[in-house]
Amino acid sequence: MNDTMIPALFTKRSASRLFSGFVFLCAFLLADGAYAEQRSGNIYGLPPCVTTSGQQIDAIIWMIFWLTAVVFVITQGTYIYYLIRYRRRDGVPAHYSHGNNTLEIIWTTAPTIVFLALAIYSNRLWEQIHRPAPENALTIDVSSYQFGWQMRYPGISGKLAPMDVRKINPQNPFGTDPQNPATAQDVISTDLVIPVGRPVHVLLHSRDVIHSFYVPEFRLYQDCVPGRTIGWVWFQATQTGDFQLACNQLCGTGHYNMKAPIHVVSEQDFQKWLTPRQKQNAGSAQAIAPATGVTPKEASLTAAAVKPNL
Ligand SMILES: [Cu+2]
Repeated sequence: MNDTMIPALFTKRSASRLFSGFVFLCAFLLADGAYAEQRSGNIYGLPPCVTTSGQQIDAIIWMIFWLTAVVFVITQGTYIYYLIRYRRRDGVPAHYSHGNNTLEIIWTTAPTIVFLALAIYSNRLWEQIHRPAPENALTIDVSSYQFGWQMRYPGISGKLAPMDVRKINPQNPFGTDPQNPATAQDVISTDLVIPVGRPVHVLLHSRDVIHSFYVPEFRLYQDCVPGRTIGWVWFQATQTGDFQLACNQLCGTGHYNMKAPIHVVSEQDFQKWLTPRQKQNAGSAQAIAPATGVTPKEASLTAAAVKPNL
């Protein structure tokens, strides 16, 4: 290989790298359109955050982002400066450096300290977010299946009918005891309706394979595992609005369509939604005027009556 060949080879390699980079960028931009739901506003930033714990998650995301950004600018800036300042030039002999132990120690120790600090800080934050749900939390049983979601709310008694994951089967999707009167009182919904400003404790279940409870605006992402009750997830919404619960674990052919609407409403609207359904399931259907807006189909969606879409 002589001197005249080197620039030619370099150009060819650069061109091929540039081309693969371009192909990758195109693929990324195309894939970008494949979100479960069209996002509005700035699609490159974080979606709005509407939970109290989400704000803590955002704080650590931004801290890591800016830390990384500063390190990126410093290292790449130094790299580019050295590339230009010490480029090959006629008459300037190459200098051989064997390294610098002091520098090696500094740039190994500094990131180690930063990473350890981040690990300790994020672990403490995780502990804080996953502490037991407050006493006044509303408990909702969230049941996932191929390919949908069903929510079970406490009936008129204010308590969910007890369930056992070992009893979950196509005839008994929630694993409740059909003999227990509380079972028929449970309110079943295909939408996740929650009151704003009140802690919500979700008990995550799966009837078949691993699914995932994913709500970007809540900064929540937790797997639902068959045969287990995942009981450490709770959150408190800070504003009302409509969101989407999407499965974030590739769970089969219908995975792309496994979603459920989330409505964060005022406490008053929440009671207006839940109470008539509780009354209806409690067997006092005559006490409910047609004005409550409960359709017979919704009212019949009790735990015992639900036919799973398996
Ligand atoms: Cu799924």
